[in-house]
Amino acid sequence: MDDYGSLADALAFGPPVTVDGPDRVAVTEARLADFEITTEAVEIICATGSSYTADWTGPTVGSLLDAAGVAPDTTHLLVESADEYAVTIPIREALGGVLAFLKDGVPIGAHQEYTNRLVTPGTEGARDIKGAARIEPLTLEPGEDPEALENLFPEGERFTANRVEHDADETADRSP
Ligand SMILES: Nc1nc2c(c(=O)[nH]1)N[C@H]1C(S)=C(S)[C@@H](COP(=O)(O)O)O[C@H]1N2
Ligand SMILES: [Mo]
Repeated sequence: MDDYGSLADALAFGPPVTVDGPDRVAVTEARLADFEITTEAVEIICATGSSYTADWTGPTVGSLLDAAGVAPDTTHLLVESADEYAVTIPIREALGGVLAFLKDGVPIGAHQEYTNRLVTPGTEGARDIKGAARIEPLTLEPGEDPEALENLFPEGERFTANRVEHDADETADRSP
């Protein structure tokens, strides 16, 4: 991106996302230049069958992990949200992802109570987590189940669907 204007605003507005690692990173406006900023078209596909594609802009997951000095034997990322939703994403998939602060060029926080979204091409919508607060690299053994670390059904208010036609499904069955 040539113009970091609205991305810088969005970063400044949101609570920082922390990326754990030897050089723990807090994603803030001041650190914007340390990351590779990109825009990816990613489709959000819900288990209920509805889907849509948007352009998502923010630091690449790869540049965040590099800045945090994350170990090369990392197998998954555990990503936790402010609504206590939590997902694990295999590292190979996650590396194609973006910690987006803009959706179709507009700060996500302008229309939602959260300001970012970690979107990954090829991942089911349930793992395109809204309002990421912490990203923790994991090195799991072959027998360990990454899904056992997830929380797709937190108690209380969730950051559920943005779209009207989606909302009824999500509220009815709380489908991940
Ligand atoms: N933090 C958080 N992220 C979340 C959810 C949630 O409840 N909390 N729901 C997930 C599910 S099941 C889907 S299908 C998508 C819906 O995204 P949309 O509202 O953009 O359609 O967000 C995902 N990300
Ligand atoms: Mo979903």
